[in-house]
Parts: sequence; C-alpha cells; structure tokens
Amino acid sequence: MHLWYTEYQTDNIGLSFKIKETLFVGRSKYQDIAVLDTFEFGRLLVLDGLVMTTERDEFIYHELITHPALFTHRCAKNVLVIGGGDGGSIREIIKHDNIKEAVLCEIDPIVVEVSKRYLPSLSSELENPKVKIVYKDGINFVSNFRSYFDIIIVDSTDPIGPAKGLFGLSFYRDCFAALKDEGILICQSESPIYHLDLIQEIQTNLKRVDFPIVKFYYGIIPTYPSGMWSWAFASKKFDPLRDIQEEKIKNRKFLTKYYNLGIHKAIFNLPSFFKKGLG
Ligand code: AG3
Repeated sequence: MHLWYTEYQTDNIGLSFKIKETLFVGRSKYQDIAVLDTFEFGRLLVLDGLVMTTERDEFIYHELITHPALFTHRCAKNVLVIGGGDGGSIREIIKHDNIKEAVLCEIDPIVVEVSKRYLPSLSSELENPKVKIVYKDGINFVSNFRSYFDIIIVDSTDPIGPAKGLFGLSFYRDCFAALKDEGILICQSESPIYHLDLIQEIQTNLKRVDFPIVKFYYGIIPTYPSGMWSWAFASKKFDPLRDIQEEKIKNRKFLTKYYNLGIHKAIFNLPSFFKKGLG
C-alpha cells in the first residue's frame, strides 16, 4: 500500500507525492502543519495543505528570494525576514559577511520548532548569533521601525488567512518607512501563470507607496503551483540590472546551486506574457 499526498493547487489541478513516511502532523494556533517524507522531493513542509518548501527544490526559492537583493544593495547590514520560519531564507542571508543582524519575524513558533527538528538543512543558521527570532505578526512588527532595515524579505505563504495583509497597501507603506534610504523590499508574489492579477495588484500597491523602482523577477520551482514563481523587487535607490555588482557576484566566497551572474541578469528579463500582464 502506498500513501499519497496531493496539494490542490487550483480547483482543477493537483500535485501528488508518494509518501515514504509521515514525520509530523499537528495543529498550531494558526494552522495545520505537516512534515512528510516523499520519494521524489525529500521532506516537505506543508501548511494548511499547501507545500511551503521541499528539501529537493528549496534552494531555488531561497536563493532567489535573497541573493538578487543582497547583491544589488551596496552593503546590507540589517535584514528582516517576515515569515520564513523554516529558516531557508536566513540560511542564505547569513552567507553574506556584511550582514550584522538578520531578524526573523515568524508568527508561528511551531513552524520554527518543527523545522529545527525535521528540516535541519533549512534551519541550520537559526541558532547563529547574528539571527534574532521574534514570534510576532509581521504586519504589526514592521510598523514599529523607521529607517532601520537595509532589506526586508517577505517570505510568506499564499495570500489567504493571516498572510493576506502581507500583500496589502498599508503593509507595504510600513515596509517603506522601516527601510533606510537605500532599502530594498522583496516579496514572494506567486505564480505568473495563475496569479497575474494578484501580481498586477502588488505592482500597483508598491508603486503607490512611492518605491521609485518596482520590478518583478521569476524562477522555476517544480513543487509550487504551475512550476513558475515570481518575486517583487521594490527599491528606493538601487536597480537590480543597472546597479548589478558583477565582480561581487563572480568573486563571492560561498556556494549557490541556482543563483549566479547570468541568472541574476536573466530573471529580470521577463517572458513576454508576464511583461504584458504588468502593463
Ligand atoms: N513561501 C511561498 C510558498 C507558497 C507556495 N504556495 C503553494 N504551495 N500553494 C514559502 C516559504 C518557504 N520559506
């Protein structure tokens, strides 16, 4: 007998994994949480029935949500991650020596606990002394800061339930205020295949908040809906293509499995349907 888990990505399509072992199933104050070991993608973190990350393809998502901003900013010292309790984004940020403090603001302590226990390759840097974890709602948390962070990364789940506000105008306004004059905001922005209308709305909101540079970029994440994923890059000063630091990327002292100079340039050059969708 084989157990299978299916994420229904839309009403009409699902992605199914054959399960080796169910490692954890539980319910926190905020959501259903599961860790499943699969034959094809290793361990999966599942929140409310949705695949948040898998051991096999997480590197693509976590490298892309962090390095484009970190290699565009001249010298980021303070970074805030909202969501991302699995630790994958923090692990990538900590690779940059210029980082003095990485704050992880995750609403749900159980996600961090479960990740530390079952996803050690993602959560490996959560105990790093440069990392500070706060268990708060990111929407409230960010509103307490003025010109403090160099980069804010919104590593959220889909815009349903508690994460909905993380896609809204007033949250983006608070992020703008919490960023320094050279600050960059990165938001995961769902699938360009399925959610172009949402992406347009994100673009409109970020522009209304007065970020002079608002761009989108994309990557391939096999286990996310449609396999094609996107991020918003909203910046007060630096442009990810014009201000690209080629030498810094080429001479980086750490390993990346997906991100490199060619990828940095390529991902901001959008496919025609995506460009057209942005207007
Ligand atoms: N954050 C984006 C996950 C969205 C996936 N959506 C879905 N499967 N329907 C992932 C957090 C990883 N740090």
